[in-house]
Amino acid sequence: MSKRAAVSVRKNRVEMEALPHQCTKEMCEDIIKDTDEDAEEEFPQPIPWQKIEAEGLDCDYSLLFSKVEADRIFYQLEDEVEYFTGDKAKVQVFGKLHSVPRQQATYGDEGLMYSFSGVHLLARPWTPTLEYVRDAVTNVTGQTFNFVLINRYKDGLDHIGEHRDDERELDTTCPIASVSFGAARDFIFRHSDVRGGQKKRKIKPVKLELAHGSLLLMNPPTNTYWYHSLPVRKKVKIPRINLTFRHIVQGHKSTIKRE
Ligand SMILES: O=C(O)CCC(=O)C(=O)O
Repeated sequence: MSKRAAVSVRKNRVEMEALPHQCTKEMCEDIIKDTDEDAEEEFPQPIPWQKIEAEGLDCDYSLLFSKVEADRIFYQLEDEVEYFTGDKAKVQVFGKLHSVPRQQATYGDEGLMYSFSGVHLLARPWTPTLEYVRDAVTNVTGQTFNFVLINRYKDGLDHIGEHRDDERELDTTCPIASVSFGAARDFIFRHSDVRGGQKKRKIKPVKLELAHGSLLLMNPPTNTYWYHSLPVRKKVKIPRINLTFRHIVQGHKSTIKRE
């Protein structure tokens, strides 16, 4: 993987200031003004990656955006992203529709469809901010992406249950690039062999905290062996937006646009 970097990152882990649930441009500009005194530091190229490895798990983690830039992207996403409503905001479990405990949206190249848990989500056209983040990820990884799934968590009660990103339309040779903005949240990997009644082996979970402006690359074969989740964290009172950039295989039958 080529790790060319064209972006600046701050040296220390960045924490987001308290943002209200809906951060308008003006509110976020005020927050940004307050943080202007924090001089941005440039890392020597390439950006520093942290390798996270376990049996069958291969991830790279880095701070991709400075706090100032991550704040700006956060409020632009708040302005631009349209989340699904109605049945598109639900998943099917044992044939019944359930609301998801977060908001979701999908963007990408024309006609791409992503299907999971009984829902079929058609990609909306890329917005300027999503293209900007996608290109920043491509710049530091050398990987190209044609689709992004967006999850918005209004606070620590919103969450995502344990799952693998193993849908058939995903290109399994391409890493999934997860970029986070807003509240820092715990992210937990669990090996498939320790799940369920059988608990075949003892393998420790891998726990990370995904910071504001961070990039987590989940490289193959991570998604074959490890499930991941973003658990409830009641103390978290501010929102978070997560973008998972993916590569969908064009022409796969589930990517065909359906009415
Ligand atoms: O919000 C996150 O960090 C996790 C999102 C996720 O698990 C997914 O998009 O599959």
